[in-house]
Amino acid sequence: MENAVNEKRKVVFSGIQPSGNITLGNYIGALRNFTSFDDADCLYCLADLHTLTVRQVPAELRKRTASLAAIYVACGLDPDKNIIYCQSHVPAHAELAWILNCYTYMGELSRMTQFKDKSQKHADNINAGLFDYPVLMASDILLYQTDLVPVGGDQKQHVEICRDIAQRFNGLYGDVFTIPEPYIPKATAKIMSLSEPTKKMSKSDPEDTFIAVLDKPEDIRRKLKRAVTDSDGEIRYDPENKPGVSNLLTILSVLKKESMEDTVASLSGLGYGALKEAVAEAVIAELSPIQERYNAIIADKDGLSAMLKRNAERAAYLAQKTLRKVYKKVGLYQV
Ligand code: AQP
Repeated sequence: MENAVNEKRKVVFSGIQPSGNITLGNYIGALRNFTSFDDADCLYCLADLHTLTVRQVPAELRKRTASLAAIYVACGLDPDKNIIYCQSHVPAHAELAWILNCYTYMGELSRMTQFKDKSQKHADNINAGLFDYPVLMASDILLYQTDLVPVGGDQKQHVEICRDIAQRFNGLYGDVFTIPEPYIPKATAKIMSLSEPTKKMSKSDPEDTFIAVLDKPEDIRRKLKRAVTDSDGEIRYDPENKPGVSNLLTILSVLKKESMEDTVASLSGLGYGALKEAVAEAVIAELSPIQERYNAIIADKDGLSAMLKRNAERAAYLAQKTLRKVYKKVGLYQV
């Protein structure tokens, strides 16, 4: 890995918060794309520090962090080829965040839509960490001289502010950071809630609004049967006027690796019941092998911890190189 970085292979970085049950939206929008970068050096963190921006039950957070690590591996990320680690195990993330805070403006942070949305959702706990979330995310990305950041559409604005911060910093001190690009395939950018299809599917929303990667087949069928559609009865892709049906069609076409036209054509003359059944079959077929691998991985707690420890050391080595450079550039006294 270290040599590979010197040879300027592309670096890919992303992360997911262990803030709830990982959803089909997280899978389709992000996780599934994590395995698309054979020729790059990839780092995927469990963004546990970000998760603290919303109040958590500590024991559950610990459990969900291990579970998310097992999901990463079960989804096909080889932990010897990809660096899979916990954000909190690499102190450089928090250290760089402090420095970058001093190069980020209150005005630009207040424009972040996630901050506005989450402030509404958690009106009793609008903490400084929630406001500062994008700076920690910028640090995650910039520490590794990242070229590409595979995320869902909701995170685009955060990658953009990361680029702004990096450009500002480079403008002052020279080429310290690589300027990252977001990697957001259009078709999968935003999977919608099953109960309110004009809203994004989110893992911290109530259970019945999303399908979880670890849901049992009967739960997947039940949730999809209850998914909100519309009353005109026509299967047509039209996100503006038919958000529920269009969301189901998106899930189906992505999982079946078909074009939208072919997916719609395959359902011609059928009703919403058949559409929901087809989506359920496709989701179950996609998730069953992942769940099988997951069960084996999560059963080996010691193996999982050893993998996270080993990979945190690999990440820390790389992160430290950037952090040392940053400290020197900004004038912190080195011994
Ligand atoms: N509905 C979605 N469609 C497509 N992509 C999505 N992502 C999340 N929801 C969808 C992508 O999944 C990754 C997970 O990011 P995160 O855990 O850091 O937080 P998030 O974006 O805030 O995701 P959630 O599920 O909505 O979590 P909570 O409820 O905790 O806020 C990102 O790449 C995201 O774009």
